[in-house]
Amino acid sequence: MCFGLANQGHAEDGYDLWLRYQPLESSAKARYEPLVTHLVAPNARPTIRAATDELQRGFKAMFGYDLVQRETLMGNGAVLVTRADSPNLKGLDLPFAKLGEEGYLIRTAVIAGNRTTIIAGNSDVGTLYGVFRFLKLLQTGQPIDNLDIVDAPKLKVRVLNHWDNLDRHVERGYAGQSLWDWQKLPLHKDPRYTDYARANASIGINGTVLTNVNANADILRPDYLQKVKALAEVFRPYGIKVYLTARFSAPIELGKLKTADPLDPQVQAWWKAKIDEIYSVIPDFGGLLVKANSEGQPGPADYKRTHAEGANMLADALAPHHGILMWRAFVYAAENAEDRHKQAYTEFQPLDGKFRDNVLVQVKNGAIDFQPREPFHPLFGAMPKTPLMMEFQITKEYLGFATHLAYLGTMWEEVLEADTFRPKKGSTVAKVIETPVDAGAATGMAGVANIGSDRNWSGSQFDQANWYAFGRFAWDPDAKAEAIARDWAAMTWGREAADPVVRMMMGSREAVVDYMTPLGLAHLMATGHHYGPGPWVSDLARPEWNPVYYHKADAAGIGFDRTAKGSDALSQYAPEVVKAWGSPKTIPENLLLWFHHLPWDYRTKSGRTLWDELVTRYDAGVDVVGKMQADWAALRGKVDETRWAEVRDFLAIQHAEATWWRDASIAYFQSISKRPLPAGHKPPAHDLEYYKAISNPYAPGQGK
Ligand code: BDP
Repeated sequence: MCFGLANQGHAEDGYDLWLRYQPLESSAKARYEPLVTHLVAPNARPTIRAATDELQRGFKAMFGYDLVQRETLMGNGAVLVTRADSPNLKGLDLPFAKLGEEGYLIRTAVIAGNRTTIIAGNSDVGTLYGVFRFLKLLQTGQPIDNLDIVDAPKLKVRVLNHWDNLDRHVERGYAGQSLWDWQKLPLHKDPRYTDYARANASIGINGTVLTNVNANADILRPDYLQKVKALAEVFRPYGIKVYLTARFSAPIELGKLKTADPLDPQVQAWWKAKIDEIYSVIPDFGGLLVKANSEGQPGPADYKRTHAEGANMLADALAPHHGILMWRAFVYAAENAEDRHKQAYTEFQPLDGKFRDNVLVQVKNGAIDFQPREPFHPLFGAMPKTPLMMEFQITKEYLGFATHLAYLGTMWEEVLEADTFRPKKGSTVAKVIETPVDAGAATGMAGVANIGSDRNWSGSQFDQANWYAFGRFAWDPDAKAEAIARDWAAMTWGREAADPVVRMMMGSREAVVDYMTPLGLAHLMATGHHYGPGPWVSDLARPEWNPVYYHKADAAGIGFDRTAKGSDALSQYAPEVVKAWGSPKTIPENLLLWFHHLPWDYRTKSGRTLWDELVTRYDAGVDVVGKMQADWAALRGKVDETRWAEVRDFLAIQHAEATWWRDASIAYFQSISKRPLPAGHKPPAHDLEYYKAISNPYAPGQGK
């Protein structure tokens, strides 16, 4: 195999994502050729067309010539791209009953004497997913001579949440502007929208919320709905529905009503008419997502109504159209002195069973806010009568923006595997979100997108892996981060580079935890933009906006006591979890300071004092980045130069910023602990005042 020569025509820049379809080695080509001699796709419905176009595109790039398409099976080697109801499949007794609406099977079979590869679902979109899976087999060099694959998604709603504003600013976006060029829509549909849809379909994503949760009511205006319609038309063949965010006060802003009270008949009528209007423009519209009474957003509490009353009003208007309402549980009230960890649970748990069937309460993976590590959110398992969906953040607001290499698959796996013990041992977070609360109830997962107008889509080559991994976990919350990384690495960097790339990825998120917030610390980022360290910040209006609120370091020790002696947030978990996490001796050390305030001289599992352990972790994090740099240097010439150089540069940025985090954090905490650095650990390059004086007012992605 010739490294670096595979890409023909254009220099690689990451635009092709994991759908690069590199020319096959001659041995693989020879192996596959007799098994892929022609394509039979009996009809030209748009989704089948999208599937066969993709197959043709991939085949041509990998084999170097067009795959012949025929009307009927003609000898061995047909790839039959079809649906369960195809006459070709009669009498074959295939397991379509297991596939649900969106699953697929890929099966090697003999049909009328012809050895055939069948790719089929119960629906066209199932078939499309099957084609992408087949292409992945070819891309990753798997055997295809005796296939028997059956796969179906475990969750129904698998959506990206774009935090995109109408002026194309992306909140917490580090990949350029919003993809949605509202000003040119609907008459100009950028071809990129189709590539976006292809990429999403390739990993099973079936919905996209186009607009920011900090919502602007204007998206619901008739002229904007025409633009949304244009996007929906591009996405439809790929099985992707569009959703929008609804600003709760839209009846006032757009409808000129005096109130947005969800129990007011005029308000209800306004929303019903608005939602009917949306469906008249986009008949398969997915539904709405709402952030209410959180961080200044309007909501039902403005009228002394509950979240359930607010959500149900919209859900009732969506129900006749089979629309879904996603209602976020990310709330912490303005005047509430309660530990922020506790607030969402306090507000939502008593509402269990009060939401309509077509509501999905969208819960972040942890109780605070997408930190590098958080314990799983206590609401998972605690609302058995309410459909809960997972919200992950794909964009790396708190994990180094686009330039830090941090594979989030390991973080998501950790959360999904966590045992809630509700109702019983083994009830992992994955099980909780996969199990419909009653037959037919919605299930889902949302990921805050990291996609923008940058050529490489995600702001960095490696952040594409997080988009990819999100899709795979949304399809199967029990998936394994390493297997996902392996698929991505093989397709994105080539099979020969996959091993070192996977090694880098698998340790990368833990490194970020270590150099930013080790041992269960959290939310120590600088104010507003969250770029760089700010553990000293203590002057912001609300206590929980200040990093000092989260680490509570003082002369005696460090950490947030959330046990019964402290805020008692721990009591929101099942008794088994309370027991395990209630003692510093039995809690996993990586959550230690999340739940416990401990003396600086506390002995950690390594035998070191807490202070020494903290310093050791900061250095360990920086060291891992150094190792990633060395691993990457060794890949020079084995991957294309342009992407290689970009990653090299970004790793250098990461190393500098990891060192900044380490130095600033140690300088600050040492000013409190008043302890010497353990032997072998060098002092920060500058004094604390130097780090405090660093200011980055123009850091990207800020909320506005
Ligand atoms: C925080 C972000 C903020 C979002 C908020 C949310 O800093 O920009 O609006 O989450 O999820 O992490 O609503």
